[in-house]
Amino acid sequence: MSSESLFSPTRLGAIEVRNKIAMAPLTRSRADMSGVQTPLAIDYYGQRASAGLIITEATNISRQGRGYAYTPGIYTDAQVAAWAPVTEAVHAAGGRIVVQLWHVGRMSHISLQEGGAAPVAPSAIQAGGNVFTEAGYLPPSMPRALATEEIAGILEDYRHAARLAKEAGFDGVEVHAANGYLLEQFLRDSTNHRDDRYGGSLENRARFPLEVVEAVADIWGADRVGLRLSPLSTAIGDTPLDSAPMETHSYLARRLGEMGLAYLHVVEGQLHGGNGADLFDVQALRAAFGGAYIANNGYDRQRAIDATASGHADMIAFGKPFIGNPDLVERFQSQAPLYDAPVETYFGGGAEGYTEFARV
Ligand code: 8OZ
Repeated sequence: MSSESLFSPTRLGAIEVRNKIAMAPLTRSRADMSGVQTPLAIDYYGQRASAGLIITEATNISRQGRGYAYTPGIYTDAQVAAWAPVTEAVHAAGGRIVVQLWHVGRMSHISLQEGGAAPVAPSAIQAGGNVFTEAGYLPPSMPRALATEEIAGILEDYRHAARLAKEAGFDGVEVHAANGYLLEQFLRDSTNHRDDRYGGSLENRARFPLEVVEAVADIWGADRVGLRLSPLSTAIGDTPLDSAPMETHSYLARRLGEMGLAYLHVVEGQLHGGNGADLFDVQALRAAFGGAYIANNGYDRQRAIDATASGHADMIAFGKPFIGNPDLVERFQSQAPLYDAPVETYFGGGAEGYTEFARV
């Protein structure tokens, strides 16, 4: 199929993008412990501005929402001041950038919380896996179930973060509702055992994610808000699947479509490139949504060309390939080989493997 589809412009709601290659959100853990990016982030994102759309690394909406050391936030003035030159650098290079709004819910550790508090979740069910703390990788702490009355406060934190994202000059926001974090914890019946209006029925389990989207769409307009889902992923926190992934996620997608969201971004299959697409009909999910669809998970140049040319997706998000190849779009255009950055440089550290590469 012709490669032209991948390199031509499209539109996600009100966001116009110059090609169909998105940079997927990538946690790089180089901010300080106040969630403030260092100036290295200006170069890092600026170098990757030829992507049609950059989705930032997951960014904490509040101190309570943090589950990993050295991840950035968007809830203090100092954090906004550090993000502003990042969005300027991307815009100066003709790119577009949205910030991914993140609350980890139960995927946190008491050492990362204010006053050593327990992380919060829909239900007091401990996650598996590990989170990254100042003392290294540790199992997530036992969470505390949120009281119904506390939920309005978290919605206010999302609203506040969305406002600050505007101040920082982003083109929009992506709501992180994937990978085992707070919104997905509400959505899946495996992690939500509540009996109030935020638990039980499908409508109730989707209520909190939908209220979050409403809150940020109030600030931005729905046509500058996207949302990321990973219906089949159990990778983070050993989060069990929902008992009816297709029905649950299609309901959410339909409601998001009715709200006029800019895009739906889907991790297809199991996280980190696994498959599972046979368990799930992504095209039916996309049809339920009805708007722009960004596909992600282990695509390469040819599969991206095929997927955009055939109409499988409106845009393809690439994660790992953007780590070692800031000029991924140009490399795809010229069919140049890709560089695999060393895995040890993915999380934490400085310029090496981030903005500078010891290519051999
Ligand atoms: C890798 C390491 C830490 C966090 C996600 C935000 O998977 C993450 C994440 C990925 O969405």
